Amino acid sequence: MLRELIDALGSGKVEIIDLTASLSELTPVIQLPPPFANTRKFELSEVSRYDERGPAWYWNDISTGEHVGTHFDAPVHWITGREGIDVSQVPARQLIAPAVVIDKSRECAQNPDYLLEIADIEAWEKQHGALPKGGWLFYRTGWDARATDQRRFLNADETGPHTPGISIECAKWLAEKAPIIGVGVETVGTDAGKAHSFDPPFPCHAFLLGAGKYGLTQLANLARLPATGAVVIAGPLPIVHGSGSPARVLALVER
Ligand code: 23J
Ligand code: MN
Repeated sequence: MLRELIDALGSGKVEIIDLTASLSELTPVIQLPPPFANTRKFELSEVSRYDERGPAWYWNDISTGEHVGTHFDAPVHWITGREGIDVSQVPARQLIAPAVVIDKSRECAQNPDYLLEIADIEAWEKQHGALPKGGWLFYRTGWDARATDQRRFLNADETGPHTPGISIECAKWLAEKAPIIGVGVETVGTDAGKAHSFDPPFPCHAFLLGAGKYGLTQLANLARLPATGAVVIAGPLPIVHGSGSPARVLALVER
């Protein structure tokens, strides 16, 4: 079995697609409105660089929010999942899983507040089959094209941020009815920019994390994945008591 995977990797017939955004001080960070506290951006602080502080070595300290860049949301991130697991407790078995992609980039180009509905998923299932048991639903919105520019990525005006997301009913359905382990998105959070005003607020976080499921945020290169058939490795750091973590996310695709 694994022999076949080793052969396939060696044959060039398995493409490895990096779904991770680069991590720097320019990586966009979610901005919550007052009175809420905000998380910090990713930053490097130099310890030494082949100098008197360390003549033969270069290294940095890092400072970052858990929820910066391409990152993993653990159940305990949300109050509905407060009795759930932290990011260090996610079973390794779940860090390698199948993923499917639903593409709503055309709809989102027309309407930045587009919300994925149950009917969209039912239509997708008619064409591609059932959602994967123990796998990810990745939601393509085209938002990764904006990820190099925090202003365009957050897309806020005087009424708040306008980024695509998932409807309340659909989030509840994905949490309670779908066989998936979680949802992955290209935007700064799994919820829509407007989701602070939904009931419940941030329904994707509330329902999915409350159901012990996971989130993956700010994915890149979803356009390069097939609708079905990819295997995804999502590697958050095992931060003890962590609510989430920046993650390297890689997809294996047969060519
Ligand atoms: C805290 C509050 C609201 C949101 C978020 C975090 C995230 O999107 C996140 O990264 O989990 S919407
Ligand atoms: Mn998060």
